[in-house]
Amino acid sequence: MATSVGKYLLDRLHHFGVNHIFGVPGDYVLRLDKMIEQHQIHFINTTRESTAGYAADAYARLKGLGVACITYGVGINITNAMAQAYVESSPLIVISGTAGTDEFAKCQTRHHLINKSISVHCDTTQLEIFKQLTVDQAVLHDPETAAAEIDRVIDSCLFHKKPVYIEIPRNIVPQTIPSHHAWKKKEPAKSDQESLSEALEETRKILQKCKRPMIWAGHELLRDGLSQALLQFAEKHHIPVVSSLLGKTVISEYHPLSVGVYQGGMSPKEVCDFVESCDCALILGVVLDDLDTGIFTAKIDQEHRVVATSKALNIGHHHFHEVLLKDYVEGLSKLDVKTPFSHPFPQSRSRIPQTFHPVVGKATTTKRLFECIQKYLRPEHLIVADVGDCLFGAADLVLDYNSFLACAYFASLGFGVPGAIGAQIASPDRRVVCIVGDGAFQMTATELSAAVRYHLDPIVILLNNHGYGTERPLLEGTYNDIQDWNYTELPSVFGGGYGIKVTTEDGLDKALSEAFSQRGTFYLIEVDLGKTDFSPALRRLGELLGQVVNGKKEG
Ligand SMILES: Cc1ncc(C[n+]2csc(CCOP(=O)(O)OP(=O)(O)O)c2C)c(N)n1
Ligand SMILES: [Mg+2]
Repeated sequence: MATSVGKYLLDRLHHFGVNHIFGVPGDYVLRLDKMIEQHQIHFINTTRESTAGYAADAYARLKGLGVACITYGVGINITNAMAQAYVESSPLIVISGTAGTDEFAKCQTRHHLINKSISVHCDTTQLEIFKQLTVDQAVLHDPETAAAEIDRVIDSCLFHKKPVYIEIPRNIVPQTIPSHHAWKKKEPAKSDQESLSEALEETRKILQKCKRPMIWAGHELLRDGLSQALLQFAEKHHIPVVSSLLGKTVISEYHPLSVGVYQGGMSPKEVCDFVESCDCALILGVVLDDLDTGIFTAKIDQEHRVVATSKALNIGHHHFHEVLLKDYVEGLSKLDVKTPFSHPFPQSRSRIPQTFHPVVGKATTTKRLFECIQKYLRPEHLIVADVGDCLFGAADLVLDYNSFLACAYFASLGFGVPGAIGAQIASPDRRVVCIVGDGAFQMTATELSAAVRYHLDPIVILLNNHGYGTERPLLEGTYNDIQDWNYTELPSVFGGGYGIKVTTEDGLDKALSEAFSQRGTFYLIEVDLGKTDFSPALRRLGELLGQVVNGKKEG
């Protein structure tokens, strides 16, 4: 059956599990938006393009593919979300409409076009910018080749788990693609079998020699769906697992082998002591960035060290070529090492605080806030944390498998609220709990409007410490103060939801109890905190980063 370029694109996306596309319309993309309206895929309006990108990123992390759709030029504020998805490996597709190739041939001077660089078909400036933030791109200026281009770009996105870009001139959207194009399932990439066997054998020998191994697992295992293989390997040999912050909940933190999040000197002392006492580290799918290594304070024995990522596999001083992370981890799950290990380690579940009993009338603190949140968490809850003390506090929560989303590496403020929207749309059976600071909230709070419009019920816990708290211990100044809003008035602005302001422990407990027991509407709970009330983890980070900011230490 003949199909159009636009319809072919939507059908392929739907085939890969995309049921929602997030975006903002504009004249260059309206024809495609109309097609989405007539398709099984739902269009979710956001208040700007960067939040469409954040929502689609959260959706992608949970469903394996997320899509944002923008109009040309003015939608370019989506770059922040694309950069985040790029560095944190989220399979995000950005689609942009643009001026028709016929229009462009007549006159290039048109609204929204930038024309810093051009081809005969279109303005290529946006393509050039987005090339820096994507692993593959296609401009669909020819219906003859459009279907093959769409197939290639979607495959790249799924393989690399990183953003790709598709641009459609508006006159091409309804044009018919040739009937001879047939979509073919792509052959999955394969590892070099000899390299893979050697790598596994070398790993086996290392494990055979050591007494106290540990696994440091990261977000790439989540993206590749390798949690089960990881667990099989860890359980078979009784090897404890720490995760990176970005990979938090790669296995359930209630699992007896889970030690919790390790971030060098920023981790709880018992986690740090355990990791640094190990004689072998299997570092799987972790990006060893400054935050995940606690400003490079992580101390891992070099000799007995495996570092496997989507880019490379290094075992000790050996580098193995053409071994895919997926094949290596699946190989580990079948590995036979003679002795199960029996070294002691601290379990993350042992750090669940005693049930929170509020002290009536006592002012809330960040530490007590997280103890109170923990009391209400159940496996169906999904935490979406923004950047700031909300992230450091959330790192210490004990959570179930795949229950945590945060931009813990790119660390761009504003992911929280739109991320919560995307997460709940991707996982309608789960209740989303968004934890966000006042500074980050002010950046993207408008997305609460989507919660009302699409009948979503996230619980938004707003840590109001009256400014950019994370920056205060680094270098204090008036630039760290922000305008205090009447946050709890916002539900009346958006036309739905409840706002509650809490100042005391008993007020906090009552508000969370109500929010967690009521479904069907969003809750915005503003927790009034002291200006310099930091979590213990933020204090430790502040000390480390402050030395860098003030030039006393290299970053
Ligand atoms: C988009 C963006 N701009 C600036 C920063 C730098 N920054 C890091 S933390 C922070 C303060 C965040 O304030 P808030 O959201 O209130 O959280 P708090 O630190 O107070 O817990 C800032 C401005 C950033 N990470 N992202
Ligand atoms: Mg703040």
